[in-house]
Amino acid sequence: MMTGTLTLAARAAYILRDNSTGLITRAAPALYPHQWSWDAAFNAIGLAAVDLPRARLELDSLFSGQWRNGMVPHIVFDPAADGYWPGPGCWQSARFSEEAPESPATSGICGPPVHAIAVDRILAAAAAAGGREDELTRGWAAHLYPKLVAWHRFLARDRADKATGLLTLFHGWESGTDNSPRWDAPYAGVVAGAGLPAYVRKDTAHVASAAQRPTDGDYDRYLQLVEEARQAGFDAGLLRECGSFQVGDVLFTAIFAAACDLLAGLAGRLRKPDDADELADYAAQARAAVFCHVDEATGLAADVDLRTGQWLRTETIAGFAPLIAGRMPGAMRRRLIALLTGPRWAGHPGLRWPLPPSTSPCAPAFDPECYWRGPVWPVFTWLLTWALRRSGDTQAAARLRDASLQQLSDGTLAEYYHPMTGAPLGSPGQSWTAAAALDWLLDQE
Ligand code: 9WN
Repeated sequence: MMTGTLTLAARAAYILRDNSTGLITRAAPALYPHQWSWDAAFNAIGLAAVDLPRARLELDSLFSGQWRNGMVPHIVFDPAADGYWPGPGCWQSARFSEEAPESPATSGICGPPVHAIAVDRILAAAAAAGGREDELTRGWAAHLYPKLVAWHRFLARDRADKATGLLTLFHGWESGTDNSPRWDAPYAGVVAGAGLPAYVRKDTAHVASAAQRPTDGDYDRYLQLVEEARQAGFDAGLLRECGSFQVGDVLFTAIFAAACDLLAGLAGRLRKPDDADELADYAAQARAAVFCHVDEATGLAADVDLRTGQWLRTETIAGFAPLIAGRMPGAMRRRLIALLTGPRWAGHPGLRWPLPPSTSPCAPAFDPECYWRGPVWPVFTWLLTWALRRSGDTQAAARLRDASLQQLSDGTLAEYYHPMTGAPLGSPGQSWTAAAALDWLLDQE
């Protein structure tokens, strides 16, 4: 291992320790001082490389916020933290839904279901460590297992759209790619009502330039959707009737397919054959829905605006969803990998490093500085490397990992990066970026 590599690993481990409250890992030191659902899963993956007890604790504390209906909320709030808006006082989830726990306070929507992927990685790290840690971790996974199954059942029951098979989201935040241009058309139909309470944004105070964050108009619509969700008691049935934002998300559905595969494997090992069959069924249905939404013209998967039936064809990173779902037909896989490495994506000649930006530099909506509209998100690169390795495309995965480690070599471990200049953007010391670096650097496979 080179010294630079060791230094980066130490820096990443330091960031994860520094962002810890002792119970949870804050998603970022100042910008996001709470626990986010998919961040927690990625953080647990990074922690598994250095501290298995903390990796387990990370998911335990997240699932302490699980709702009675199985939903894992997109934020579990730290009561001691301040400085993030909208906080628990805005959501008031337990007041508006009997499904929500009184404590800890949580948001009322969910996030991408990457948790079973994390459990799989943690189990693999524990198996490599062997001995008592392995035994403890297997016992822990058996204990967490029913909660994971309840989460997956919630998604299959409440969120699978009957017409498309895609999982339905009622807020762009549920996708984790908040202001991505993939949602521009559905957001155009969200009208911020006159009765919207006044609010003060806190996020822009924590970044170098407000241009790196969503606009005030975006935030009005985000808050409008929170208001609608509260009025519907966060109930999917009611939101399907009246929600002004309803999308079928190919990336979320693909993650669900892959996570169901892994959870079915765990069910098998725990001798729960009925669960294993049920989960394999969810995986097959989700995967088929993703593959059915690949647009012949672009080769990318397209989300669907469920209110209009319109396919959303903007070239964003979510279009690579079939690679994440896995087990795609050979021709689809070859085309997607050629696209990913080609001039519309990681092979674009203007890029600082050959890494796929969140939106193609060739798309009219591309904005290299603004959040999910162009910057490179290292955690997303990690997800792609994980998927490529799973499908046997180890060389493509290694090239992305190496380029990403170059990108991270200045030690900022930022939330996202300018694709052309390589400048770090958003929050420095972002936990999941540190976690991705650790997993890549200390990977034993
Ligand atoms: C809203 C924490 C989260 C990530 C999301 C990312 C961003 C929140 C925000 O930060 O979203 O949930 O306030 O912008 O878009 O993917 O989970 O890191």
